[in-house]
Amino acid sequence: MHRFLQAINKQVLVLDGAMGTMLQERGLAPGASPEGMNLEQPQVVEAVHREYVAAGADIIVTNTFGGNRPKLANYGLEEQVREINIAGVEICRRAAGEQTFIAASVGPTGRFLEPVGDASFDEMFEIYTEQISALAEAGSDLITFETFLDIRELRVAIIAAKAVCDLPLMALMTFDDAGRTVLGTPPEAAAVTLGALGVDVIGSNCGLGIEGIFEILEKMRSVTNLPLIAQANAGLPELRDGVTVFPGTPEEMTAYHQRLIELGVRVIGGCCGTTPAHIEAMQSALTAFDQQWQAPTRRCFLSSRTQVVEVGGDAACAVIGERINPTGKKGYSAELREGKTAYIRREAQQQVAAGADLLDVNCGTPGVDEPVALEGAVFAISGVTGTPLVLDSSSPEALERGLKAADGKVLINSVSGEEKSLAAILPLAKKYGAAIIGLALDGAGIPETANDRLQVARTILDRALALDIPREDVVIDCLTLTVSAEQKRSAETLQALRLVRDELGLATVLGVSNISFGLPSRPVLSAAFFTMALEAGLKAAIINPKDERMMDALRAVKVLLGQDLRAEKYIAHYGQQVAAPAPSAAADDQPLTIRELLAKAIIEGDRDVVASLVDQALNEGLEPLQISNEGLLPGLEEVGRRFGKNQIFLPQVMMSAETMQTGFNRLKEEIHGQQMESLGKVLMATVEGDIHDIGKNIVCTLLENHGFEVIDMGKNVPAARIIERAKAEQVDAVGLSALMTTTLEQMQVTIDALREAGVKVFTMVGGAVVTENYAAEIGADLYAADALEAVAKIKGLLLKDR
Ligand code: THG
Repeated sequence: MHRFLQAINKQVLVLDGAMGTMLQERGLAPGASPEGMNLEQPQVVEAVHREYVAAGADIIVTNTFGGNRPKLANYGLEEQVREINIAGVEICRRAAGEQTFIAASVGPTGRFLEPVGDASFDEMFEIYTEQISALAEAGSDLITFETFLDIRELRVAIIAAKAVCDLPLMALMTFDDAGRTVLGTPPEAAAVTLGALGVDVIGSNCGLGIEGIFEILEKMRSVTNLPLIAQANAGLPELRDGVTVFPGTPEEMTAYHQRLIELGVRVIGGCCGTTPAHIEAMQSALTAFDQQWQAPTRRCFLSSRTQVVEVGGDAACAVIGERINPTGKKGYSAELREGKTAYIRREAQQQVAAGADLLDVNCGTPGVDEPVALEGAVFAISGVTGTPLVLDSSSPEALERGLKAADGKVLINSVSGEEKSLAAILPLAKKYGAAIIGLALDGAGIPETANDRLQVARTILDRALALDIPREDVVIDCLTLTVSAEQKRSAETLQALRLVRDELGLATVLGVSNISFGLPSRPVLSAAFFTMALEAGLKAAIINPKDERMMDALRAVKVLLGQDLRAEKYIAHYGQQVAAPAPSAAADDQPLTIRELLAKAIIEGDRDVVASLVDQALNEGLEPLQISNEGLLPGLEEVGRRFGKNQIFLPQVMMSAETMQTGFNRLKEEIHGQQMESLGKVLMATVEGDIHDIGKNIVCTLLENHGFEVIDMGKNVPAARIIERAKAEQVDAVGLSALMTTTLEQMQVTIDALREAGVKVFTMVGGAVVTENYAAEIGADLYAADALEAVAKIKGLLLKDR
């Protein structure tokens, strides 16, 4: 075992504190790259590391957080990725003591992955392999991924790290006080996805004080058995006499030590506002505690960007919706051939509404490029539901494409006991952090007896274990055979369920409805078999959740097996059913009007159909203004409402905004000559001293998609340059962002300077540490709590002004 992993088994290690703010105090020039200092002023960086080593840090973190190609390109340093990262590790090594671990810092790129942004999985993978291979070659002891907001970007970064080195990995995300990342991921989903990828330590940094970080880690602990890391800011920043301070004293940073250790936190460090004094206090307080820790038992969860679902263990049987499958479905097959996703979107939403916990996705039908179709299906489903996925294909190419598109831990359906399948599919599950369905059949076909199926299951399990795929992540399909063909074999299937559970301790799955092929009243037979299978311990069922008879059986069995405490769910479902009109199939099939279709395309972020819908609307005689005001805009307003209610998150908002843009562009072509004028010109910048730009970039994207002209000046921008540009471009508004409390004052400086220079513009401020009160205090015209609010408020102000 790696020396670092041995060390955290024995004791809690202390990791160092803030780097960026320390460098600024020591002369990092405004507008300069912090990582560039590794080449320009290595002695300054080394001095900071030395202070942390002297303060007792067991782990010091390299100055390479923004050392990836897109970030360095902002400073014209993109050709020095290797040098900068290698220097970062070497500087650390010079400052390190003999026992000090060097953790190489890796941060976000500032780009978004498809379909929300334009970076492909493979491009992002290249970006991270470039940086991480340099960090590993230079001799770092471990890699630490910090301050990630997008679980998909972090997922690619980790897959890249695993491809180029076998160093221990720590992965940390940043959550806001509502308990999600800016892109909508809660700690539980983060923990499941990261755990599946083989990360060694997971946790959270920045954003919150130690109490907030503790609450985040408690949520992670509910779904993971991994060691945790806490890297809090020094308290929640406050404004005192116009100066921002981190109020957390070194002593306060240690107040949660006991609870953190009991939770299984094995690395404690600091983020914004922490200094060597904090690190020293945190280290010396540790000696007072018993640092023994026993990892809890592992359980299997699947995840999406926003949700987790447990499979196996004590959890009740999970419903896997079967309807996204072209078998016997002419309409869906035709859509697959045409590259359309309407059926997929509709069935995803309807099956989830009917009670599906997971969605099976199958795109395999003749005449279809399956890898492309599966990628499209994963994107489409992720856009309309947060339900974790089951990728149903026997093609390794299609599975890999689907796994790249996924944003969480999926279930692969499936691998068989055949050598060819084992060799191709299991490594995919390992690489992309997926659980796997193992079919209890091999080259000789479906074994006759339960015992023979158990043997195949054992082979699959052994092969998975050999690749370090945990046994909890292997789910065995005991194979439902059509009862009309051979009646005795349904008993063998039920017996196999018991054997796999009792002999191997594995969870089981069945495609239940296969049982009734070829017989009349299929639901009668299927529901009866389902009930029997549940009694035999079935943990996941591929069924049609819109089939009431199947769901009736499941809800009843949950009561009978004691999985529905006090029959609460049963009562909630059947208790007041008298008044509720049965949802009629007719209502579902009612065709939507063109206005509704336009709105729906915006809500679902369906870029592929919006242009042709606009054409259709024009053909039906709608005026461009009607199309915009009665179709597209109501859709966008609904997006805003759902975002406000936490029903959807930023990735969907961004996709909707882009769909809006696509629709608008089509309208623009229509009214040639008649220029669709820009709603206004907005200059955006992160203020001097601040190098965070993710929030600002999101606001830029949304403003552009809503029809504004945006001038993005980047980050760490001095007030003088903002004024110069605002004058030259005659902008209508200036939006300023600050993420660090140390840079809050710079907003005031910039706004004052704009006023003194006589530049008449609206000012808007935002960023994690900015409050409505602070905005008012410094005389900003607008405050926005999130990107969507920024767009709405700026729109209100500029349009009113006209
Ligand atoms: N095990 C595993 N995966 C599976 C299966 C399994 N995946 C595919 C299948 N079996 C489970 N999924 C379905 C999907 C659809 C139907 C049955 C099982 C089905 N289709 C109707 C038909 O073909 O007649 C069409 C119904 C309709 O048009 O709505 O019944 O066993 N691991």
